Amino acid sequence: MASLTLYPEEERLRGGERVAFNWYMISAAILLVLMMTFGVTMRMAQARWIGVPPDWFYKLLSMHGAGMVGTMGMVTMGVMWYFLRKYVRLHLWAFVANYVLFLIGALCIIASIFLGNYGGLWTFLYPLPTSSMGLWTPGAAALFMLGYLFIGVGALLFYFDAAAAIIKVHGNLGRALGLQWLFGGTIDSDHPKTVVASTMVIIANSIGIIAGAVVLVMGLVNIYFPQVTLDALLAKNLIYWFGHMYINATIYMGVIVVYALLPRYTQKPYPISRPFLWSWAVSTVFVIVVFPHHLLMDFAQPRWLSIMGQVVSWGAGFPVFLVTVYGALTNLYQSNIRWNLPSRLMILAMFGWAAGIVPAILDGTIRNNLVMHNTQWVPGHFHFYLLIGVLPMCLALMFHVMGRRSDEQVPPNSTADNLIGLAMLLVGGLTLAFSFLRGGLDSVARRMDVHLDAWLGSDVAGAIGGSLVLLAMLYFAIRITAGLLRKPAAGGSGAGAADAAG
Ligand code: HEM
Ligand SMILES: [Cu+2]
Repeated sequence: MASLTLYPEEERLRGGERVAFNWYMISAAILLVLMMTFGVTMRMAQARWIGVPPDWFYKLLSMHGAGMVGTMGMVTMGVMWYFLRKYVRLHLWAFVANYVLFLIGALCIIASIFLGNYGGLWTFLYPLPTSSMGLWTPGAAALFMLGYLFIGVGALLFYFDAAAAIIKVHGNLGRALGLQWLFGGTIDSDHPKTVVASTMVIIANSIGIIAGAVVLVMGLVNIYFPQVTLDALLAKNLIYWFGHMYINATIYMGVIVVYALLPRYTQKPYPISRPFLWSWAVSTVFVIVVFPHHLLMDFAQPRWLSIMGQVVSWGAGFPVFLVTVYGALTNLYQSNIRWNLPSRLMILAMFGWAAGIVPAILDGTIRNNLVMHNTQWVPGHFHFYLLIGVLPMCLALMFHVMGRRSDEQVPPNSTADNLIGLAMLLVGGLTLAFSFLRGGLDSVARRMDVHLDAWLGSDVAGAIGGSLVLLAMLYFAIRITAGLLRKPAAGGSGAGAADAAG
């Protein structure tokens, strides 16, 4: 069946497309190694293996948080672009502009932290950026926020271009989501799952980014005109609306890899279904209104918002997650799966996402949040599904494309790939995630540079797990950089090879 060949012709990257894709993926791999180095440094500091001065700890924590969230956003947009461009006409300039604005934003953030000493964390909670107790200047805080604005504008450009292209083909976003088939009718079996997922992300993340832009501008105004004070609770709501959306969008963009590639590796069709459309439609709404679960302990918050946050938390992640894991398992069942690095990474991602959701939902429940709030339980749940869920989704695409560039046009699958890369990511990732969750059980406060003696056990485990992950990622980054920079294999690449610039 044509659609199940590993490397269909219409997916080939041509000229500028290949260069842009390479920049996205290789930058992401390098940034991940860097940000993980900061992560390991912090975990080692908590374990007292090394000494890190407190101001440096919070600078590293700010860089790690902002850098990881930004990098995951950037790379998963690359994933969405890679598959969506087959179905609708995306403009390469929008994809490139997003990258350039991301880089400018990243440079602002790096400068504000390492030159300006900003240490107010990636959530820039009001009034923290302006209340630095002399550690950084208002200018440094402003530069940090300006960096976010650049990144947000880039993402909006990319999403609006994608929205226009989708509307051109499907008429409107509702039809692209497949709403017309929710209550009956024959679903067009050619309707791409990629379009459904992309549309959901465009709607939800655009709203989130605009909420973020509003509070960033409010924050900037406050920095330069301190007489204009903000409502702290409103600012916090807007920030978490943005923050929750942005990081969750990375899962919903990343999972496109599974929809698009898994059936090619299992060599079994993965049809679109009504439950699939229902789950994406429901999640489109839920993911937008679920963010109050970050404010469950803010007693000034209207009660109904907290209740909504809790109830929707139970439902928000579930539909897409259930339908995807069920779909993936059905697709795997009695299939002739080709076992190699990309397919293993996809299975790992399904596991990481599935398992990581459990501690997330536990924490989104008010009764539990009373004791888990701001403990290491929180980094426990999100490192779980980001590190063992979203990251492997992205790596699967990188290694898949790398395979296309190899002489034999087969996906990578060396012993080193599986042992140094995959196995170490799994073992290290689980150790790190459980070290944080265990910390949560012991009520270890999150975001603390100095830990009590009684907490050191989980810190040491975390330092070991984090180091393994870092080594695995270093190995992956070298493989990816070398593999993607290769000219496409001579066989069958035709014109594509002639204009290869990347
Ligand atoms: C080698 C891998 C990693 C290590 C060792 C690591 C380590 C850490 C540590 C020690 C913290 C602070 C925990 C605390 O509050 O006590 C942290 C926070 C965080 N990490 Fe990681 N991390 C790693 C990978 C990642 C990845 C892959 C992502 C995202 C894709 C990520 C995103 C974050 C975020 C968003 C925070 C929260 C920052 C904040 O509280 O302001 N980390 N990480
Ligand atoms: Cu959230």
